[in-house]
Amino acid sequence: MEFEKAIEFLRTRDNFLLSSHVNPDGDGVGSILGMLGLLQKLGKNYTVITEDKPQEKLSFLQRFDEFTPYNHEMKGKLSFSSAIIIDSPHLERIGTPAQLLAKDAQILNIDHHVSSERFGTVNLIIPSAAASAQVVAGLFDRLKIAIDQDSADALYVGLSVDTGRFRFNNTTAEVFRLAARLVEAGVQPDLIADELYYQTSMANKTGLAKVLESIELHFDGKVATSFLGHEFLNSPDGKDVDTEGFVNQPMSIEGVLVAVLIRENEKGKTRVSLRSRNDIDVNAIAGQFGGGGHVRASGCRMEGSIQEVKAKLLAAIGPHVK
Ligand SMILES: [Mn+2]
Repeated sequence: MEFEKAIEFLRTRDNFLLSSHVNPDGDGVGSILGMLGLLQKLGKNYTVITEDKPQEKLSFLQRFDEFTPYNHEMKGKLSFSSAIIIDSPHLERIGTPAQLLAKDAQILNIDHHVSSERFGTVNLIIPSAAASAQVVAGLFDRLKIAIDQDSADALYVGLSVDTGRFRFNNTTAEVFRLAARLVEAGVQPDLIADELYYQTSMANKTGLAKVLESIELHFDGKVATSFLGHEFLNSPDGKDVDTEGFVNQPMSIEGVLVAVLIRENEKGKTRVSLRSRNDIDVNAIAGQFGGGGHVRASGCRMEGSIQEVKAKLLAAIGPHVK
C-alpha cells in the first residue's frame, strides 16, 4: 500500500526537490543517486539540495555533482511544491533546504529509521529494511524498471555503509539477495570497498596510531579506553582527521564488553563515544552525562581533562561489567 502511494506520487508529480539529513552519509547519498536513476527513467525533473556537501570519498559515484549545498541566495528564488526526502527521521534533520519548500509542498518521505516521525504527505517507511537504499530498490522493482549500473553502484554504497560492511545484525538474506542483484547489474564490490574504506588520508593513520597507543584495559579486560588529546586534534594533521570508526579499535579486542573513545576537542572539553556488546546499555551510561544514542552505540559531551573524564566514565561503567 505504501509503495502504491509512493509510485502514484512519483507518477503524478514533477520538479522534485531531493534532500537528506545534514552531513549526508553513504546511505543518504546512495539512495538519492539511485532515486535519480529512477526519476530519469520516468522522465522527471529534479534538483538535489542538501545542507552540507556530501563526503568527498563518495565523489566516485556517477551523478555525484548533482548535489548542491544550500546557500542563502536560493531562498526566495527557489520554491518546490514536491519533495522527496530520504533517510531523515525528522524534517528538521534536513536543515536549511527545508526553507525551499512551498507552504503547500507535498512530501514523499522514504526511510528505514524505526524512529521516523512520518512527516511526509506519503510515507514509505520500512523499518525492517537495512538501508533506505533497499527501499529505493523496492521502487525500481515495483515499477518494473531494471536497475542501471550507476544506480546499482549508488544503492550498493548505501547497503554497504548501513550494514557496517555487511556485518551488523541487519545483514539479512534479503540484503545479500539485493547485493547479488546489484553485482549482476555491474557493481564491482572490490572497487567500491576500496573507494569507501581503503582510501583514507595519512592524517587518519597518524590519528589511528595515537588511538591505538592510548588503549588501556580495565576491569579484567572487559572495558577498553582510548583517547585523542587536544594537542593532536588542533595540529595540522589532527584538524583533518576523521575519527569515525576509531572506537571500533578498542572494541575489537577479545574479551572487551565496553569500549570508550575520548576526543578532547579543546582543552577540558571532550566528546565521548561508547560501544558495547552483550546488550550492555551504553545509552543509559551516556544518559548519566546528558548524552544518548542506541543500546550498543552512544555518546556524550563531558568537561574536564582526559584523566578526569576517564575516571568518571569508569565509575559509571564498572557496575555494568561486574
Ligand atoms: Mn540509512
